[in-house]
Amino acid sequence: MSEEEDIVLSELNDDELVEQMFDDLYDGLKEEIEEGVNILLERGWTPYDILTKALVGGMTIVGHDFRDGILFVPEVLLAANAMKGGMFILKPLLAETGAPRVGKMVIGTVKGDIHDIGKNLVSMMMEGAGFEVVDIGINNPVENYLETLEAEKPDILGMSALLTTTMPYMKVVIDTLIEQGLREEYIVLVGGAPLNEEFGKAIGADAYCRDAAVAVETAKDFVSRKHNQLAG
Ligand code: B1M
Repeated sequence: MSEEEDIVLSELNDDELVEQMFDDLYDGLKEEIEEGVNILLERGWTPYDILTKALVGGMTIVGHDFRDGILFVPEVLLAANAMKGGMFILKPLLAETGAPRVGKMVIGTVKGDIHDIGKNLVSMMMEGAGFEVVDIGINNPVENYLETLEAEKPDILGMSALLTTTMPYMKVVIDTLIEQGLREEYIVLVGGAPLNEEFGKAIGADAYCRDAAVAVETAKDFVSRKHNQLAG
């Protein structure tokens, strides 16, 4: 135990530090994660690499042990909180690219689902790529999506679901858009760990996005096609 306390993060090399951050994320140690993020930034790591290699990498390990019944909800909540501490530092840096506004997206996690880390990451990366993002949070019934679409008039609707029990709700939202004659107004992108391309097609989304980087590329692609269509 005392050995653990003696670890000085700044004395570790990059690989050791990332390993230690995996352990700290696993143990829900928010301050240590924040310190690790700051050290990697000082060492010239890009915010994107810190996010994907240190934070998402650590959360993947947490996910495996959660699945296997080694970790439980309280521990995973602490890990999520530590991850958010790191993401909070990176957020302004990812958004700092000064890219011109390329489009607007409304995004939210669907009804019955409170997972928000992946959605937040997508929002951060989209903002970093020059999109304006309106994040409506978690546990959203169809009415929330409709109201925000009406008020914000975005190019894109993004939906996130992390549970096999909540992902069908994305179809409820898309079907409601169809019923109201609104489906063609928006590019609908969906994502979340249990989804796949086939599911995205089956529910009538424009595309399934495997991760935040794919979400950015897909969004750019669809928005530029939409603008070209409007121009032509
Ligand atoms: Co939950 N949980 N969880 N959980 N949780 C999973 C999803 C699970 C796979 C764990 C497991 O068993 N291995 C499992 C789901 C099983 C299933 O349905 N197939 C599960 C379960 C069962 C549950 C509960 C039911 C547990 C319980 O209570 N018994 C419960 C449900 C609560 C609810 O929502 N109603 C629950 C609760 C929780 C916590 C609250 C403790 C916590 C969430 C904290 C928070 O989000 N603030 C939590 C966590 C942290 C997880 C795991 C461990 C990690 C999720 C995460 O943040 N990943 C997760 C295991 C896993 O996914 N491996 C698990 C990191 C994140 C960066 O990745 O979210 O996949 P991800 O996002 C990616 C892509 O998917 C994509 O881009 C993101 C970035 O690259 N993406 C999008 C996501 N959304 C997108 C939207 C887009 C585009 C791309 O729109 C354009």
